[in-house]
Parts: sequence; C-alpha cells; structure tokens
Amino acid sequence: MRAYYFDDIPGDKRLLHDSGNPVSDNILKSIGVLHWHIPTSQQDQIDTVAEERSYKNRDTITITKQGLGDLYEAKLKSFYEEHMHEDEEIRYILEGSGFFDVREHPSDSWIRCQLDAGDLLVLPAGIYHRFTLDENNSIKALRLFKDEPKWTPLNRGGSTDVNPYRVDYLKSLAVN
Ligand code: KMT
Ligand code: NI
Repeated sequence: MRAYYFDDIPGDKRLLHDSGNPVSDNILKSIGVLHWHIPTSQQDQIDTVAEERSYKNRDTITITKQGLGDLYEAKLKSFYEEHMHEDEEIRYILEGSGFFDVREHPSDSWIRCQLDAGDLLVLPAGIYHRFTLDENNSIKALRLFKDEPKWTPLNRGGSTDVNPYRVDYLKSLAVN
C-alpha cells in the first residue's frame, strides 16, 4: 500500500491525484489507520489477523459494472461521499485495485491510500473517508467484521460530527 497527500486538483477521481508528498506509517498510525500486506497466495494468514482482532464474519464484494449491475453508479457515488461508520472498516484486496481516501486530523487534509491485491486496510470507527475505483475499474475485496456488519455510511455533516462514535474517535486521537 502506498499513501500520499491527495492533490485536491479537480478532475477524474480515478486518477492518482498524487501531490508528491508521501505519508508515513507513523502519520497513518496517528489517525488510527493500520495496514498489512499479505500476499493472496498466503491468504490463510488473514485468519490469524482475524482471530487476533476478533473479526468473526466476512464476505466478499466485487465492484465492477458486471458485479454490481444496476447498482453500479449509485454505489460508486455513495462510496465517494465523505462518510464514517460506527465500526471499523476492514478490507483485504483479493483482486484489482482502488483508492481509500482518509481525513488527516487535525489538518483535515485528504490522504490517499492506494491498494492492490494483498493489501489489508483497517479504518477505525468514526474516521471520515471515501472510496473510489482507479482507472482499471475493478476491485474484489474481502470485508471483515466483528459481529453484525454496521457499515451504514453516515455522511459528513452537523449531526454526524456529534455522533458518539465520531466523538470517541476524536477523543482517542487526543490522548495519543
Ligand atoms: C465503503 O464502505 O466505503 C466500502 O465498502 C468501499 C468499497 S470496498 C473495496
Ligand atoms: Ni466506508
């Protein structure tokens, strides 16, 4: 996985938008973002991480025109709306590639995480983020979750800013 500051230049979201400023693992850690690389040939290692972090359930999502059918445009649109969830968002990329953009705090800058097959990304509950496909227009990912999937997107706004999970997330950053 490669991470860098998003250039904020308007244009096709599927392009790199690389500002040329890389983002270190320490910066990612400071906002609670974790990542690992586990080659897809060693997928059983996912089970170890899943056990350690109590991820009991999983499913796969294929984001392609074919995979999503009539939902394709609407899904992609909602994935790219800035949002948060009340649980961790855990994705292991099986095939293809894509971008997860996460908000740095307190700068509010976008950090773009470029994911390829074998990348495992954990976004903490309460972090504002968004997702887009890249120019290859295809990604297949394992979605892991602790119990019931709670990944209703809560779009950024006044009421989401005071959501208890958002407030807790910001508190967790303050003590680190
Ligand atoms: C989300 O909640 O933003 C997503 O699931 C993005 C797509 S997973 C490759
Ligand atoms: Ni999300």
